[in-house]
Amino acid sequence: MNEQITRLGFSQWLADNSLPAIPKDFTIARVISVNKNSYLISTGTSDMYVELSGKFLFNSDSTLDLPTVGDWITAQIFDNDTFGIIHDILPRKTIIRRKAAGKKIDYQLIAANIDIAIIIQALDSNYNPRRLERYLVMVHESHITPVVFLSKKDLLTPQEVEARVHDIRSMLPDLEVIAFSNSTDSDIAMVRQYFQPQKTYCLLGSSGVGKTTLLNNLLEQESYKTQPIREKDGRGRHTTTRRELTILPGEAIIIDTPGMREFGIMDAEQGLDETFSEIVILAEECRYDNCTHTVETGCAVKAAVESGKIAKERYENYLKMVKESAFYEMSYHERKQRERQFGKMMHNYHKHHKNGK
Ligand SMILES: Nc1nc2c(ncn2[C@@H]2O[C@H](COP(=O)(O)OP(=O)(O)OP(=O)(O)O)[C@@H](O)[C@H]2O)c(=O)[nH]1
Ligand SMILES: [Mg+2]
Ligand SMILES: [Zn+2]
Repeated sequence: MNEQITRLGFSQWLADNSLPAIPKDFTIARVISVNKNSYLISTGTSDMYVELSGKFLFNSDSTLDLPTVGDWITAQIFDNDTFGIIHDILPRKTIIRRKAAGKKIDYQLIAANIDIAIIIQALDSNYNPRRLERYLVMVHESHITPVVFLSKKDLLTPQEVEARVHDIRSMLPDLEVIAFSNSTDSDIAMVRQYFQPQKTYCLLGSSGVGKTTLLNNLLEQESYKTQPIREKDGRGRHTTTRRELTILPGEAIIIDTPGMREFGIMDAEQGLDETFSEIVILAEECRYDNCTHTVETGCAVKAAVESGKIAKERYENYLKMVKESAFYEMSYHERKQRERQFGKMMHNYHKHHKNGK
């Protein structure tokens, strides 16, 4: 394992899981950003644009098979590091993906090999615990440690800030929550402490919350474009248009992403359990094992909502996401069932024809 790729975050886990299988003349590199027809990769000593090999393209049949920012790949590099071909993606330790908004089942990869996901929410009108829960489900589902950064602290009184931080902490006691302002140097110094060398962080959150401003602050220079949010509706303009990996002065690796609008979750059972753990624990006390916590008598979850132990909005958000996730699982099973039926049909078809009927 060479020093250059270690600096980019190449870990012992990756070495153990990939190195023996890599041909000698292949170079290991990390995907910095994804363009329409090419990938910007870094070997730790140089960056270059490369393309997928024909075989790679031929063998990939979903977006999940294609490289995304943060991926480790093997490539053949030619012409003094000016051109190369990607041959393979190394095993992903983690992958953040989401379901694109809308009914269609469509994955979008956000980033690969992330150690810690930083969910940024602004303390102004952007603040929304329900949206936070949605991000948490997505991150937990990926087995990535989430942390919450609450930005724009300067726009509220200290009491207001404290109240919102307290709200989140009482709802999600195991979650690390940091309130900060991008315009306060001491806050940036505090936030900087949080980043560890060679670990990979991903910035997630709505447009306009200050992800790129934070990144620029951490880089100690204006490397990336930021923009004020629209006055009228307070929503961002999507200033960042692509995901990109950067190394901080302290050698932490960070991926900035464009703000997400609405997004869905899928197969989110584990992510739901971890985000709503107090509900899952309570559910064991429900009278029926298959309680849906909606209409059943003897439901411990509903009782907790009625007594105010669980906030009504949190409970409702939980049910909403369970329903969403169950919907996709159901349609998956339905798909499988249809495939089986089709298989049976073909089987019968061949049988009939063999018998000359
Ligand atoms: N008052 C205040 N303004 C901030 C803070 N952080 C960022 N801003 C402002 O918010 C606006 C949006 O910041 P960006 O960093 O571009 O937001 P972003 O999250 O990267 O947005 P997208 O790239 O669209 O996803 C800019 O005008 C920033 O100056 C903060 O802590 N306090
Ligand atoms: Mg941005
Ligand atoms: Zn119940």
